[in-house]
Amino acid sequence: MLKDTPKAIYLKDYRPPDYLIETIDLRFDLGEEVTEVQSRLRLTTNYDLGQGVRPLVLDGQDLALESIALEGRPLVQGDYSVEPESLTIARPCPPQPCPPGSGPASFTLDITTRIKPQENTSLEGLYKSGGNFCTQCEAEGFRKMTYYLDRPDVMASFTTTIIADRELYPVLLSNGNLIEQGEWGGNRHFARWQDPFKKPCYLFALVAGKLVRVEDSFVTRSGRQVALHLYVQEQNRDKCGHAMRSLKKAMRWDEEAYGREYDLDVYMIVAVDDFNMGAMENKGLNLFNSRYVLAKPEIATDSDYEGIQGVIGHEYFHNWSGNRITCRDWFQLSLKEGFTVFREQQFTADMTKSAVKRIHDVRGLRTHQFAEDAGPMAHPVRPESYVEINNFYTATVYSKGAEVVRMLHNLLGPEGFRKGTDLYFQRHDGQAVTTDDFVRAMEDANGINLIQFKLWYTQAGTPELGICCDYDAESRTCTLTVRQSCPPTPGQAEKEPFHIPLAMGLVGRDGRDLPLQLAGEDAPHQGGTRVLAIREPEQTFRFVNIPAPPVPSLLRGFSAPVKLNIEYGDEELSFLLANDSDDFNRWEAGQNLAMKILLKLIEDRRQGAALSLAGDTASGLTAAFRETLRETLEHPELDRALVAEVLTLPSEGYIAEFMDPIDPMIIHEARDFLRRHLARELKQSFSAVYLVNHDGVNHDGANHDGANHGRGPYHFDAQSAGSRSLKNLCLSYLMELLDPEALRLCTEQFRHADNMTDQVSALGTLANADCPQRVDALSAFYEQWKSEPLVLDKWLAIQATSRLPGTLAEVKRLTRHPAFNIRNPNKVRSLIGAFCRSNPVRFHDASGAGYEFLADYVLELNGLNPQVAARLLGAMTHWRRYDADRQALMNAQLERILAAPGLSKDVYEIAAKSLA
Ligand code: B3K
Ligand code: ZN
Repeated sequence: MLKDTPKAIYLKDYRPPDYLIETIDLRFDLGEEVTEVQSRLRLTTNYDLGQGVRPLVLDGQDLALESIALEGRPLVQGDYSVEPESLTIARPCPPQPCPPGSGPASFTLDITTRIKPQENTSLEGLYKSGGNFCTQCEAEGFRKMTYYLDRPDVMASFTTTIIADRELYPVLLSNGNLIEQGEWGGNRHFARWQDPFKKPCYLFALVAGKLVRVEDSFVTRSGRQVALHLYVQEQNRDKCGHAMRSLKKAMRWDEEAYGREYDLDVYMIVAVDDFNMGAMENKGLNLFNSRYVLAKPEIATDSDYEGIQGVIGHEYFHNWSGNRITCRDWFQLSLKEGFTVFREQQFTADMTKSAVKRIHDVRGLRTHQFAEDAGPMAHPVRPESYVEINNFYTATVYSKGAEVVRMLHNLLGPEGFRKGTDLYFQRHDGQAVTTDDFVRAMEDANGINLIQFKLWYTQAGTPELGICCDYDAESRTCTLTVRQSCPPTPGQAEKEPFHIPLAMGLVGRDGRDLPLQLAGEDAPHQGGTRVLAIREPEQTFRFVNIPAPPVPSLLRGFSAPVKLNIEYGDEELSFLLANDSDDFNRWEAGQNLAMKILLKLIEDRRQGAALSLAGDTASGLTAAFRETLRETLEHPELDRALVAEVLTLPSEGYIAEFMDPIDPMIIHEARDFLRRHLARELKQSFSAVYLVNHDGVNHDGANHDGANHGRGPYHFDAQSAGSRSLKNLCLSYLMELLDPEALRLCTEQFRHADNMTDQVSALGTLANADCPQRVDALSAFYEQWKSEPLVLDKWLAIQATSRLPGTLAEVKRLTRHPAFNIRNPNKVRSLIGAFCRSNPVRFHDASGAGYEFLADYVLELNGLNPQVAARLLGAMTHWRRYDADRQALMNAQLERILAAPGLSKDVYEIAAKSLA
């Protein structure tokens, strides 16, 4: 906790470490009261000793130092000094002066510290969860166990001995291979693990507990036999199948897509209930939030299944993009995170063969990252400074970082990109490197210059592309004029032009892509899509041999993380929605069509008019939806997950990006109004599509068109998940009408569902409706699932995101319910996080009660778990985008937080930057 105003750390101050650590021999003696950590370090100097000995400054936090010895000789006071966050030995080596140019000196340091993991509520370092010991070291948790050079460019060989009570902690795990185990004496036993790969300490992990092991194996393409071990609590043994299958798919995929094989004899995953984020890629011993491991149809939704496959893939892919090649410093975080997110996106897309993954990712990017880029926390993909590194595990570093890697893929093509990654892995294996090194590998493998491209790593803000398309009938040419700009962000007033890959096509009258030949080219480009390289503030592209005015399809597949400004008429958008060969852009056209209507409703409302869709304001959208629904009935082979996305209106959060100042109430009213309008107009179609895709309620076996629409027992695959998602979307539209028929369908589905996707969709819809069935359903659900913590998270989140006016009071009541526990991050995210981040209309209630509620919890969590507290506070960082009254209310809460005593660095940084 803070005494003085915390200081920022700057990238420009990076210096290589003065000391390296060759080996670390750790011994954890785990106790109920106190845990003793013994560490023997073999250090070497990393500077010219001839210029004098430099002090050794080790990182450490909240540690009780028991003893310290240099070369076996105990140090006494005066030999070293201890500060709150460090331990300094002024002259660690060697005793006598060295001549200039002397080689490195080595020495051994023994340190014993004592810690109390059972009191560690920050869930960083060594802590207890569900009675078991576990660790989380990234970014800087290792220093909460022992004094060390806690920075990723210090890579050491780890040997770890764990000693613990045999009965309470039968399973003892750490990274690498088990080299010894046995009795320690008394009721204690031990295990010794050795990791053959050098690693930074943020990849260290330890687990001790009562866990069962679910086993499988994998043979790598070079024939290496790998044991796969999943550790869970006994009651979860039957929920591991999907995670295990996902792991094997990920291992195979990385071999095929990137030529990367696994490198140890065992790959272990441990599921932990109390975890600050999704999972952690510790070498050979991943720790996972149990929500990203445990699944079976009754308790997990399709989106949980997808999440598990994605996170298992992500952590597995880190073994190469993160562990074998790691970051030189934390400013390079996107080197591993951006690249690994991109790899996971490719993996998931390959598994589902659908544009839906791209749509989800872009939706997330636009709602969270674009907002971040436009707010007080805006920072480049490679930040220049931070106060608390945990605050930089952001949408920018992760999602925009992945877009930057994707743009390299778009610019270089799949083969050029693969040449680049091959070179990167080969050149830097075993090293701690920078994003510049990554780009250099791409340049060298492809013989190109990416100097302008690298601005994506250093300039914050979302670029905007303004595009005009002019057709000239006489010359049969179509000219695209592209202008780029980027708004200022904190500390960056002016921006240089970016290097942007713009994937595009021209769609002809018949709905097909036209051949794309630029003036001056001999022949048309192969294929209907080409990637234009945008590098200037303004550029024109003249396409020849265009027989009639085409409709341009721009930024296909969302080829760059930019905002596109182009004027489309409703007919053009409907045309693209019906015809574009690029699924992403078909969806995009539908979203734009809906957005035009929503923005008109919002504007009318803001002017004081009543909401109205008189005339043909919504006729184009209604017709397009009707046609889409009809097609799914006629063509069951269509990608129904994609259809569901097409029929989903832009979220309130995304709409807010287009309103200034934001009025969450008007946005909510307008969106609901349009949903009700569509439900009324398309009731028959929604109903028909619902019934044909429904399994569970209607088991009469009637199979209207002979196709399998997902009937039968639950199975997680892209087709049947798509069917469920479309069906449940239709149900939610029907429920907007709140008529007896819709209520009947919904309650029936709730009662008879044989899988969580259907049950929770029906419950969510009921919880959003002011109807008597709501309370019964919520309490029945609780009774049914009160012994499944992950299902209760859903129960909490559904209530927290209800649009009904009494929601805040409900949420407050639920904070006192036994299902809630402020020390468990999943519970905090499900109840408080969901209310503040995913329920804009209730959170931003004009009374300011939502803001006060958030601030109360930020302050309470500040003392318990600063990372979680700082994340929550993110819900208020955009306060300047709202009207004056809401601004004043949020400002008051931010001031209150900033003035509170004992603020953590985490919360301080977010509050201070928000108010700056
Ligand atoms: N690397 C971890 C995140 C660690 C967050 C520390 N505050 C999970 C991941 O991105 O794979
Ligand atoms: Zn990651």
